[in-house]
Amino acid sequence: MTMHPSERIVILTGAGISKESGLDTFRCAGGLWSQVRIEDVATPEAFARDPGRVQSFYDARRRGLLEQAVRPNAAHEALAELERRLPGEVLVVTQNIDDLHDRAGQGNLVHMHGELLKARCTRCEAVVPRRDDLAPDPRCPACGAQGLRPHVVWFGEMPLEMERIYAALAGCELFVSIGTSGNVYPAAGFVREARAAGARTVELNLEPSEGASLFDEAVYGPATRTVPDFVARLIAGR
Ligand code: BV8
Repeated sequence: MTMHPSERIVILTGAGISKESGLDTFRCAGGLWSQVRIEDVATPEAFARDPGRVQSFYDARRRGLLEQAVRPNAAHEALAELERRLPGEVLVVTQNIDDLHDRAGQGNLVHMHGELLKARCTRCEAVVPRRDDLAPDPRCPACGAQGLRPHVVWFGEMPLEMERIYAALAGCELFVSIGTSGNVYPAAGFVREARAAGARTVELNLEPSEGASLFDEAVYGPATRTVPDFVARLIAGR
């Protein structure tokens, strides 16, 4: 595991940072979990029980993500700018499976819940790029089995790169949580790890999250306003 001791700033993002790019959140009014049940589309048991239903749920979201109108917004761009201005000091950990941070140019980025534009083979474990629907042809290009599933972490599955994330939290001086309701673990517990490491903790959200009381500071409002403002202050304060 490569250490990145200089990552002073760890930024966790959730669905709220992509809302103004036109992507649904999960728990806001009309959000994804009000349209379908987690148990039916976002668990390994659901996939074993009815793979077609699960594939279709993610195929629809993948198509939505690839629509022309869906682009990184000012919040994604501000975080990419922060990384350019403070090279080696910023790590973004996203719960989101969209590619908006990637398209904004974020380099030091961990997708802890996987990526919608990748598929993973249940037979040979290969992870491959995927922009087309999986349902009609889940054939793995590496082993040929009809075994591809979304490369997405479902409930009950272990999130990705957890060692890397905990190492960064243990050494950070500033932890910023953006656009997440603080409902889903282990991500919702990262603020506790950062506090234990002595970091300053800041929440930028539309409204107080479940973990709001754990943050030293908070700014509430839409991410396209709060994130660029926060980044500008960080850069000015250098
Ligand atoms: C695991 C991928 C263990 C799929 C997702 C303790 C108690 C009970 C249960 C558990 C527990 N600890 C662990 C669990 C189980 C479970 C869990 O946490 N359940 C919850 C519901 C209680 N956790 C897990 O299963 C995790 N795995 O624990 O494994 C293990 C151990 C050993 C070995 C094996 C396993 C795995 C969790 C990952 C699940 N996959 N996503 C997909 O995307 O379809 S989680 C899903 O929720 C999304 O990834 C999403 O990112 C994530 C969190 O949601 P948010 O991003 O916060 O989105 P939400 O809509 O909730 O909130 C949006 C926020 O944005 C709001 O606050 C809103 O105010 C704000 N907002 C809106 N608009 C704006 C805005 N902010 C700014 N600007 C705006 N414009």
